[in-house]
Amino acid sequence: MIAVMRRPEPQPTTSSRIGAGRSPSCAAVFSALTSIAAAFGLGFTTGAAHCGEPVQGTTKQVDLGGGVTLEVVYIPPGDFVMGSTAEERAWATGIEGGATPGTSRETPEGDPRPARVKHGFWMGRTEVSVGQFRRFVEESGYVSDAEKPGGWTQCFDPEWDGYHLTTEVTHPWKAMHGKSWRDPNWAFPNEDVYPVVCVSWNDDRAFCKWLTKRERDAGRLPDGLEYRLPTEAEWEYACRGGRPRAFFWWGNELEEGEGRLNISAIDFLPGRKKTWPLAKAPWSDGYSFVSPVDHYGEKGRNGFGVADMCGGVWELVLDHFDPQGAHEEAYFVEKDPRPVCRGGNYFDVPGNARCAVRLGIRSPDYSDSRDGFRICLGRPVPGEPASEGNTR
Ligand SMILES: [Ca+2]
Repeated sequence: MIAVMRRPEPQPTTSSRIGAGRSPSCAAVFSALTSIAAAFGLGFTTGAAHCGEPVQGTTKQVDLGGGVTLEVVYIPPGDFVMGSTAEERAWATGIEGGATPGTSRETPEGDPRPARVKHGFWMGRTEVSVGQFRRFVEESGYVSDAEKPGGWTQCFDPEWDGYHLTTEVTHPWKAMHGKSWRDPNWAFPNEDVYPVVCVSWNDDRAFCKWLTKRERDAGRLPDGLEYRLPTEAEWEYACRGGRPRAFFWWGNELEEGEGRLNISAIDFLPGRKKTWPLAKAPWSDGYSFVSPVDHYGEKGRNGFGVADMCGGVWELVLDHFDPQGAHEEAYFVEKDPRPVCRGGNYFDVPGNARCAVRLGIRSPDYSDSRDGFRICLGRPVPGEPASEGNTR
């Protein structure tokens, strides 16, 4: 962890220190909790400084069975600043940011405003991987939206020969039948270490529901918590990593992103001598498509210790898209819901890999080889729509 310079804060009075968690009795309670956690195989790797609450950065290995695990990291409640400044949006739509001037993509970010995540939660260290999703499917028999009769997913077209901006803009992604999370139409094997893609919002939530039931049945689910998608506010708070508001979690400088994230950089497409035409990151990140989750190690993890929040694959969150901006509390609509995705992807220009970027996807059953997800372990979210077979 990088030490952060703070302004001196007023010393609290003795009474306000009650519950601050340094008394012997609290330590004894924590010691007992740690023993209980160890007995249940929860695998805490650091201690807790506050009674009843893990310290920031505490990790837990969730056993998915079959030798597959999923790591979550504790993020305490806190305040942050949501949104982006006009200056930031101007950069994102400029040459360096790589967006097309005049587009409305940045409008839904909204101006900076204070927001609060009221309850701590455990965030997936990484995007859910192919291996983790495969484990879910093997145990549950789940059929993803793209694999259902008539289903399709959006994948890269290997015949694509570039944008022809003066005649016709032909997009490299096309709707395809017969493709899915098992085969996203890469020109290379879909390894277990890659983030899973071509999964819909429905599929992502089914994974969470399976994991919640699995952990509850095993007696390992902490009281009052469930596995689910993070809310949009939880995602942005987690993405910013406890730092002051900036373009990226490390600051405002794109150049400091080298070695930290996978975006559209100068990497050759598989089997071809060309790079993405919008390769605005002036370095090679090693991959023209997906990279293994947490590929960049410590340098790719933010102040909360979570990896690939910017870049990698877009991450679908729990909220439905509100074109007016993200909400502090989860936001849902009944008519034509469009789940929100955050964080940009391996194909995206730098302007799209900022902490504040948000898009609404087409529908809850839509999937794409640029979109994946990350889970969290947190309190149930009021108003969350029931999913198919969801008895909650
Ligand atoms: Ca990501």
